[in-house]
Amino acid sequence: MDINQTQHILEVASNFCIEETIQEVFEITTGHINRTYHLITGAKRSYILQKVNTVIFKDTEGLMNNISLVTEHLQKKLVAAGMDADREALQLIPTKQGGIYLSLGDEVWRMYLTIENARTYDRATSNDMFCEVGRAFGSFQRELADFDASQLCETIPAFHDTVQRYAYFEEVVAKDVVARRAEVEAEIAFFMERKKNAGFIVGGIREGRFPLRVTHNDTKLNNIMIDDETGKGICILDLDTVMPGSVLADFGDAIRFGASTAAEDETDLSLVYMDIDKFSAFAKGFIGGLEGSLTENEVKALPMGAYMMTLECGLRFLTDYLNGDTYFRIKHPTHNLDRARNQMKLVEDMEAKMSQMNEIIESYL
Ligand code: GN1
Ligand code: MG
Repeated sequence: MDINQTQHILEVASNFCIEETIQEVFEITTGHINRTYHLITGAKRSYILQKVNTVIFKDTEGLMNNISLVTEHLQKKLVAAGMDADREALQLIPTKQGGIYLSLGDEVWRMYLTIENARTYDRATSNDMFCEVGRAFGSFQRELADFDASQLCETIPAFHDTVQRYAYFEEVVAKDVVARRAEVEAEIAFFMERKKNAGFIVGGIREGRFPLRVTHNDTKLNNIMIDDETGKGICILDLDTVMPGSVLADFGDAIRFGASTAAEDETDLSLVYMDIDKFSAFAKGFIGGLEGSLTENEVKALPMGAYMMTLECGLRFLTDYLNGDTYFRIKHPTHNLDRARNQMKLVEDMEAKMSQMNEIIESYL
């Protein structure tokens, strides 16, 4: 980070209610959407400052209101259970004006207390760790079961509506605004061959097969803090997409990312497949964390949830490539195409392992 950037961050931070002096600023570059900075102070507490991507999150007031309501709900429950509410739920730091976020020109910023002695991982280092992550995402979902969903705004409309994602993809292919279509005809064909599955989750919700719940919708492994000492998944991060949705999306997105044997942008596709033991470990933790609150239809559909979320994410990466990379942050020109191909490889591997996944889930029923 250059000096001007650091100075801007310090200026922004000075608008929030913190007493400590900031000594160092680091950018955390794992997310694809917002900009995140770690503010180190000389004291015990440190802070996370985030610049919200307002192109993607258009209703920032609604977004921040969701986060404030959800974190308060979780904190109340933790306090009632005698747990450490500072470490086990995100805590927004108010601005000096008493707001839950800061508007500065066209920029929107928010601040959280850092959870100390815990970290995020891009890869699960063991099946036990991934089982624990499953338990934490499952119990997050359970904690929100009594949250009044009508209070939440839809921060990104139709976020996991794969049917609408396909409709948009086809529009983008037809427009071909940056003339990349000819280069990716094979990839386009791959997704079009699988379009018949698009309604699996949304259609299931509409027809009453799957209940609508308050879900996280972005359950990447690196969206959970793991305690350094106990190895427990203690706090769920990135609450931007907490909205009414299906549990299949939460299960599925976690498998898509965390059960893959390679990073999401690995280009050596011979390294990319779905680790069935990781799948099994996560499913065990997740179902356990939900303590019997899933319906039989939902449990049986978990493998398809993993498949659908991988297909959808690959489709989104390819859409963005065809659109000239306006959504996901990229680090090089073919980054989104690399990500799309990587997800395609995972989709194929899940197709090959569908009956194995189903057998595992049957054994947990
Ligand atoms: C984005 O912000 P991040 O990196 O946690 C995206 C997810 C995708 C993910 C793919 C709001 O998540 O939906 O699955 O990238 N978030 C949004 O890595 O679109
Ligand atoms: Mg996110």
